[in-house]
Amino acid sequence: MKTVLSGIQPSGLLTIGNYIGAIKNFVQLQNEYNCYFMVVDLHAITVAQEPEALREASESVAALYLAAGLDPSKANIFLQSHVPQHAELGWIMTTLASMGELERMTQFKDKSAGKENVGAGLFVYPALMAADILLYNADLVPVGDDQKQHLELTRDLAARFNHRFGDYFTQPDPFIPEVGARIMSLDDGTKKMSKSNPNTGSYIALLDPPDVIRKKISRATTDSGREVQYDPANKPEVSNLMTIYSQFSGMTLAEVASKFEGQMYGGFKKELAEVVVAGLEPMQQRYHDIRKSGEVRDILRQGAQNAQAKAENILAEVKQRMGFLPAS
Ligand code: AQP
Repeated sequence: MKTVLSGIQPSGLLTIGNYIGAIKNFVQLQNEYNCYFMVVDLHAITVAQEPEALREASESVAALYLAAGLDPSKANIFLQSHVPQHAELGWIMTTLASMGELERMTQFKDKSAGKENVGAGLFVYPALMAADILLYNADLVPVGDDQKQHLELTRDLAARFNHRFGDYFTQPDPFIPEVGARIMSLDDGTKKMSKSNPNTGSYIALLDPPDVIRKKISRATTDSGREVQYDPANKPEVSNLMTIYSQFSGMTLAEVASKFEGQMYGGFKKELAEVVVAGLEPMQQRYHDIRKSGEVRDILRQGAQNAQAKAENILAEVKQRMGFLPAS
């Protein structure tokens, strides 16, 4: 059975971008593959995090995985920091990566742009991501469009290791959804929706109450036109809203276009808000029940134990091939 691995950073409130681009696909993949779904807390600290907020976000992301339909009897759900082999293989991958490769990463350029004190962790983040994937010899990595470049680097690092130390790592393939791979910001159709955007009106959080969702959608930027048409190049904002509608309603983009043909933006936005509210409501209810039950910590503990069993073997083989002297 093929292995799937992915993760989300506990760096804020998860958005519908994280849901559509990632979690929704995780839920489907767990039925067909041997899955590892992490909360990547070691990645979250590549930008400053408050300790209490990190603890809360880590548990919250894990609870949202469960609320969205991830099942611990089908998939391993765990925190990255609970499996120390991630950090160790991360260091090894850092030594295999070149400065030039890391400098080309567009996410680093975006996240560091205009900032003075950019941490070295943000720079070497893709090497840790490569380690996350290779530590389980994953075949498939479900990610949004923004992570494609990091995955290409992972493939390069796997090939480099295999060339120097003998064939060992699987070349992982990205699993990128055809629709919804890049949900855009509500205030700017050219920027992706991000949970760490300081403007909370730019995203819909999975835990936003219905009135907040309605308000955010009614204020979402559109254009000076009138037609609800799917045309990402010329009408990025409206096209993005149509993609969200399609994802929450289960309708194709063509069906969405024909449903709203001839209608004004205002009416479309009202219906969109109701579809999103109705789609998130059951997930929010399950989320609150799960948090109340206190089951998250036990699930994470078990998931980490399973993950560690696999990670230990792979790391031991990597170290042996590289020439590290065994401890015993
Ligand atoms: N806007 C998006 N559309 C589609 N997919 C998205 N993903 C993120 N934003 C969108 C996918 O969600 C997964 C988790 O991402 P992450 O938390 O590891 O980091 P990220 O890609 O940097 O996500 P954010 O929300 O933008 O986080 P911050 O603001 O902390 O950087 C990935 O599979 C990603 O592709």
